[in-house]
Amino acid sequence: STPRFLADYRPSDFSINTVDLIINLDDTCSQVTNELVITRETNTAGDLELNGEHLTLISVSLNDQALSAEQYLLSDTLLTIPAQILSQVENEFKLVIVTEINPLENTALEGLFKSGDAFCTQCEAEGFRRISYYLDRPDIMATFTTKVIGDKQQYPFLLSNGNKVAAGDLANGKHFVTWHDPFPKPSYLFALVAGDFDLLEDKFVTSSGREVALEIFVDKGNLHKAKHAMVSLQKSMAWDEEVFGLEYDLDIYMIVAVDFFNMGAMENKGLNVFNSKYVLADSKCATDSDYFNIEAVIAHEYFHNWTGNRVTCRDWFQLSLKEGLTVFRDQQFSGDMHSSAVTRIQNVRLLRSQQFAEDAGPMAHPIRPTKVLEMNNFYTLTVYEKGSEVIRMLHTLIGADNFRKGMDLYFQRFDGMAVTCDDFVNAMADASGRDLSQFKLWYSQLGTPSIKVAEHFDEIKKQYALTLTQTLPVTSAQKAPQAMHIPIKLELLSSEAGNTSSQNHLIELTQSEQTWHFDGFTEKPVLALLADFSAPVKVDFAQDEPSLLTIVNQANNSFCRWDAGQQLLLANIKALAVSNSYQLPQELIAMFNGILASLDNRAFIAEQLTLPDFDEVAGLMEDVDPLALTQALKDISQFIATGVEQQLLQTYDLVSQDLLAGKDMVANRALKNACLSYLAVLPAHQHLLAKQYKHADEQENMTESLAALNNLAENDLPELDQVLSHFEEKWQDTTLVMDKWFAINASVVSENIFERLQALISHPLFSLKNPNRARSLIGTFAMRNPEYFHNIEGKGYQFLAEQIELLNSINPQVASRLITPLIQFKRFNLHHQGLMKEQLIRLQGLSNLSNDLKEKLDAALA
Ligand code: BAL
Ligand code: ZN
Repeated sequence: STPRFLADYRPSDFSINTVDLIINLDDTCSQVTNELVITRETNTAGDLELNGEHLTLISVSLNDQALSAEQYLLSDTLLTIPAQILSQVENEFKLVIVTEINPLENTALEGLFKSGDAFCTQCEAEGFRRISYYLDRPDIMATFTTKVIGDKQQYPFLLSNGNKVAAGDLANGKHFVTWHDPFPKPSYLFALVAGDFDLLEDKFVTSSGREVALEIFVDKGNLHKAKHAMVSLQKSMAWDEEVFGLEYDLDIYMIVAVDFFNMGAMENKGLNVFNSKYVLADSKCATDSDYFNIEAVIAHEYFHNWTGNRVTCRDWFQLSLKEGLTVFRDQQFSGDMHSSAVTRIQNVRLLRSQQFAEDAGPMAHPIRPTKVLEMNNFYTLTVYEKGSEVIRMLHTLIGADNFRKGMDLYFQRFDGMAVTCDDFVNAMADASGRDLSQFKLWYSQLGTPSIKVAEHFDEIKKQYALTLTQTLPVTSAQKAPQAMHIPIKLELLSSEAGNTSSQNHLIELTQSEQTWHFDGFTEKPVLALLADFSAPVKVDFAQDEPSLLTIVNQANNSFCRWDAGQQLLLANIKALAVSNSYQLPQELIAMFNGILASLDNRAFIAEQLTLPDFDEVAGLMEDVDPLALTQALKDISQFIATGVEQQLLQTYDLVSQDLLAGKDMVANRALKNACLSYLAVLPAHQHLLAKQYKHADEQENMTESLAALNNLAENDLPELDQVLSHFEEKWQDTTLVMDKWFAINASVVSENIFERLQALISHPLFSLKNPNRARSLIGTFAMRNPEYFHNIEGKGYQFLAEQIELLNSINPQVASRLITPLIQFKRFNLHHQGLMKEQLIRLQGLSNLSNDLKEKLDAALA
């Protein structure tokens, strides 16, 4: 197939008014009867081209007249009803299409498939065409009625979107349920689930007093693990009413948790389908971050009901319209539910470590891409996370009140419609009275802007001058980037007679280079740039150590305090990675001493103690020697651990006491485990790991167990295999916990990792057909074990490529996600580049290469 371009968008000549589906479920031969009422929108309409893939066509009829095979055209991807045939009917006509599909052999998990014993669907982006022939594009919005038929005993629950309108028994032990969704929707929001589940029921009364039934369906025996998800859903519903005035619209909201799922979750109207990883939790088997993530994903999918479902995307190039905005909303929600400072830090870590790498790699694209071969490749950190940063910048520029007015105007204008990113920004511009035309460049330009800082203090005028220069990468797709509109929040710190004072400013960088003057200082202030990380940019500023330490100790903005510490660490890790004779400065130890001296905000301190990861540092360097970098990360850990050994030990003991007393559990565990990761590199304290594991195992606390295990694996300590066996035996029947077990195994930093990986691939519980399992083992190795992924002989690359080759035939979407670290080869030195390219070239030559992989391989090897 060939790529599609944003510039080629045309509205369809046809619209679909209603869809009446009858789906008769069967493992290998499900039959779909699809009755469409279609309107021809123009007299000059051409052929009606309906998308369809992996379908067996049984019959087509037009206004109840069967069409013969000569009256339509059929290809692997299209069913075409020629204009000449349609010229014989009125502008509104009825088409009935009967197809058969094989859910059991659908290992790509798009369309209708089996997840364990249950049937389920995934239609975003273009999966509905694997269920029936259709105008499978988001600007075609229709009213769906769905009758689901299945075996009553095997599938007591037959679910689809909207409200249940009929149900009954049928012959041969079958039954049916009919669902009607009153809200017109694009096909990507269609869903069907059939299975035998435990059902957790609750309710929510909306602000206008309507009662909504909340139902969460989980595998039998897991009912108690759905409680956290239910509470999270109720909190999300209340938050969206309070912050955005948005109320839920149907009488029922259903969530189904399944084990086989490509994505985290899916916001189908009234019937969310979730990866069980983002629903199931109890304190025995889930970590604190699992709890956090479940709440965030439940919120994200719920928030889509307005930002995505009520107002949807005109075309898939506009994906960030709903995803960037909905990520922004879920991040704000998480910040409100927990610490906004820590939430912000974690979002920025992900952005800097992973999204910046994507923006600098061969698949770099603007948040609104212009060219797509496989849409599934564009559910990216750029569209989601950078997309959210773009919304956040709007929020910063126009302020929270105007942002809310803009949201209100957006819904007033576009409810029930399929619209563009420009439509959204225009609503914000009109509501705030601001000119956002230059701001729109964030949607069309790719790459991470770099901001160079120059400062000058005029001793006579007592005036501080700040000059910022912005640059964007020049690529073959972006030859002459234009200056962007960048909101920069900053703090200027000064101390006089021992008293610190600070000025806060929001400045708007709109030109390539701009200078601002600030008065009111007696001496040169210290600049803390990018308060709250006000823009997704890299800062090119070699700020000296004393200034960074001043910010760590004195800035009001907590993000700046954290970031200055990270900048100091980054500079030192880079220096070590380039020269192994580099001497780390004692000031680092002083900084850590300072951080550990007060234990006020423990979750924040845990973030301050945590080093930047391999990818974040690599993104700031050129011709990276990956093995020198992993060594540098080990060396700095060792240096810090040795330098503040006693303080770490005291803190570890103190928070352990507080945990026993039941105080502030999540924050104390975060700090305890941050300390543990340093103590774990000191032989004198390594006994703490097995001890913590044993204690946590008795207390049945997964956060503490897993931290101990991770550190045993990272330091390849003698107790590791015994503890891993114990863990395996205990959890062998708990799927999500076994995913953690596979992940820890894949992260073992040891020479024998390749034998270990081979053994794991043959483990009875391993299967490439289960995306969570594949990601746990292969993804963790490739993304979280840089020392052995970048093995000097290329064994790590070879292992990954072999698994990707297998996955290419099983599940192209998962294969395509996992190839990320290989296509980013240009950041490394020539030796590693050569070995990585060798594997990519081999994969490119596969005879049955999926579009998903082809698009990435062609871009990487271009
Ligand atoms: N729409 C795909 C899953 C999500 O972003 O919620
Ligand atoms: Zn989403």
